[in-house]
Amino acid sequence: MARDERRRKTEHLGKVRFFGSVVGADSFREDVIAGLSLPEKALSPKYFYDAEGSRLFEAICRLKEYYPTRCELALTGAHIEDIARFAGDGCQLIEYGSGESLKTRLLIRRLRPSAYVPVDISEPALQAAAKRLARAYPWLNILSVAGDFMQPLKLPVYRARSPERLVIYFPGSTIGNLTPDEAHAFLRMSRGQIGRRGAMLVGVDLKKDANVLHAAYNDSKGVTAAFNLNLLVRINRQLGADFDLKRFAHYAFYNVAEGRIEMHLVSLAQQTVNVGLHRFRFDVGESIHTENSCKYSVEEFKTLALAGGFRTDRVWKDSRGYFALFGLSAA
Ligand code: SAH
Ligand code: AVI
Repeated sequence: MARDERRRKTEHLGKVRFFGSVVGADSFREDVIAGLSLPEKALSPKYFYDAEGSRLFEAICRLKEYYPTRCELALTGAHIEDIARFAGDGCQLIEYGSGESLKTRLLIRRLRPSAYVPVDISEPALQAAAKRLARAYPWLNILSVAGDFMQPLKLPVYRARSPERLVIYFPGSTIGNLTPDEAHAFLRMSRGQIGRRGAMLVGVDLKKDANVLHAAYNDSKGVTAAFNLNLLVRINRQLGADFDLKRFAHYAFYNVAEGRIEMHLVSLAQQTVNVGLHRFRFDVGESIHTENSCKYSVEEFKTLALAGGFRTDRVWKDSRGYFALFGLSAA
């Protein structure tokens, strides 16, 4: 972790250790003000995940329309032996954007990693997941890191007798929430972290019928809308802003040219919003762009991975070809 970041061990729980350097209130304020000052207002999706945001995301994963979680769980279960052969038993498993570490359970059971290093920006989600995992797998060394995976994090190392193979797990198509440039930088950083002998497992949502995509991000119960709007609730609470939630609406659509779902919060009125001493004007229909969720073809993702320093060794897909898990090694 960068020297100026506060590093602390927060708690011991059996074989769990917590390390923290979460994004501070100052960065959040600066990023929100910078984002709302852009000609096309935008906020980073990493700010969705406060305690309520993580809870809402977990509810999204259980919706009938949101296929990615079920597809990735199914393909991981179906191909677990082959995935394990690729990853190697007893490796050290690092997971970025681990959330509730749901799919990871399949890997933990089969690989029996020497240590599991979940990294997430949402401290509440991270702590709850680590505690559940510690109960389910008392033998597992968990080094839990609250931090931003886009920053160069110096991760804690589990001191094993011999140098171990590092495997980075990045499921859920969280890589799709990065722009292709950010994904490239992230892959380069990961390649540096795992060295020549390591490997990476990346879950990627594939291009498909736009109607299926549209339904997944416009669910009938309105959970995705609540997830999107919760960003404004968080800004009101943490930054003393006065967003009127009745005057913003969730809007998600598939941008074919860019190959991505875009989520926006659209202003339903001409209005002014205060964030501390800063005032922001909204026209009717003007939006805050809150998330991209990029969809790739297998070939597109292989090209991105190669540019990031990785060779694609394996591609596992679910039965409908909706979702893929890529097994990557140093190119
Ligand atoms: N891996 C889980 C969760 C995916 S949701 C799954 O496959 O279901 C995305 C997760 O990444 C959330 O838990 C969120 O808190 C985390 N996250 C998003 N941006 C992040 C960032 N910049 N740094 C660290 N974690 C981040
Ligand atoms: C975490 N991430 C991959 C989800 C996605 O599908 O892009 C976040 C999400 N946004 C709306 N629904 C789910």
